[in-house]
Amino acid sequence: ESKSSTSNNPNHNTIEILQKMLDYYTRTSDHWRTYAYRRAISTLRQQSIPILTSSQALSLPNIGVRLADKIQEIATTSRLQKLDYVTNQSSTDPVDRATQLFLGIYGVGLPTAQGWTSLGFRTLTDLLQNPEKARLTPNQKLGIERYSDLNTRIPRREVSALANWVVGVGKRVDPSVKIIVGGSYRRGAKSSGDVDFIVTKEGTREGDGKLVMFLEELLARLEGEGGMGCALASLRGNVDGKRGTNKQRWKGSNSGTDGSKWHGCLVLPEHIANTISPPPEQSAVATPSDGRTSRGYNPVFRRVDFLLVPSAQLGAALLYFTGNDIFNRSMRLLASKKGMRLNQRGLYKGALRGPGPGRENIAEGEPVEGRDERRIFEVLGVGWREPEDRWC
Ligand code: DCP
Ligand code: MG
Ligand code: MN
Repeated sequence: ESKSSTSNNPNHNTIEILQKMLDYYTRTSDHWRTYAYRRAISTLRQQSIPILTSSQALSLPNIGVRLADKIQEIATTSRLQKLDYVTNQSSTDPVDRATQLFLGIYGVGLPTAQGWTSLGFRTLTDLLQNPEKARLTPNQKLGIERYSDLNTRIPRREVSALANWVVGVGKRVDPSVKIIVGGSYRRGAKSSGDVDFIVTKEGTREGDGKLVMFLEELLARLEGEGGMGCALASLRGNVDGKRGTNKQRWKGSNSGTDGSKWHGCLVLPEHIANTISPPPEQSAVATPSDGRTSRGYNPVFRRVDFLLVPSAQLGAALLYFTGNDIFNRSMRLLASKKGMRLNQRGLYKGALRGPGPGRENIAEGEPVEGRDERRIFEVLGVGWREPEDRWC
């Protein structure tokens, strides 16, 4: 049983508020604070008693003075003033506020956001009305039009429904293909930022194109089944702000295995969406202006990733794609301490590293294990960690 993801965690409220601060620092690319918050949250998740005072917090690993004070503030007031300050549009500087707004657009980083504010744009409408001047990419346009969808975390039961749908359609395309949900869902999260699908099939090899063909067919069918004929508005492998065409859709932002990763959006078909929960607004009078159907179905765009994995690499891919990223970093560090190298394709030994600043690998080394996730832990000499216990 994991303490990490349940709502009856004694520090649930504190974690939730710190998580919002973390989201803010992630959006503003404040790497140092992002790291500090992640470590503190991870520590809190492992506590079995409520942490109420700053001295109590300070005695725990990876929590410094300032974070300890914040924990006490949350425990005593159920709020964090700093969070109110940064999120409730409390900045009175319109440029600051616009920058924050633009950073919330999916795939937009600080340079782009600042570029727009320096051109005088302040609202999402400003951008949509000046697509040329703002040099909006198709993905940015989608990110603006679906701003709130793509900034809303997906409840676990909806991830399950989405996964069942995708797995079911996948079975009809090719029953021998396996689709596994990784990411935060596999770690047991109550909500996820996106849905991470790992797609594999026995006997597939890197670059043989079989899984690419499968995914093309799968996406076409999902698109056909989805709500309102706009089921799939894909970001076409294009999360880094590069201009994209359909031709580029297989070039994932992750270099290495070309064409192994696909980023996109999916919309649940109406009849499945209706089974998840009684949608609150739908009984109300629907406004057909914003793309709802006459019956009031309001399609929600959800982020999904597909990772195509040759069968010999499944274990390493599961490990990588389950995360979280801090846990991955510690596993890679462990591998390198043992003279090995771990990446999403496998565990290697005897890897040769170049002398340059990035110390890129000259040779990948000899593969030790890739297929079996448990074996990778074994070879690294560490005990197996259930996905639910990989929050750091
Ligand atoms: N990953 C990583 N390093 C990165 C990005 C991702 O190691 N820079 C790995 C670990 C993540 C996994 O890929 O757990 C999936 O990436 P996501 O961004 O989808 O993150 P999660 O699924 O963990 O969280 P979320 O609920 O926000 O999607
Ligand atoms: Mg994810
Ligand atoms: Mn993802």
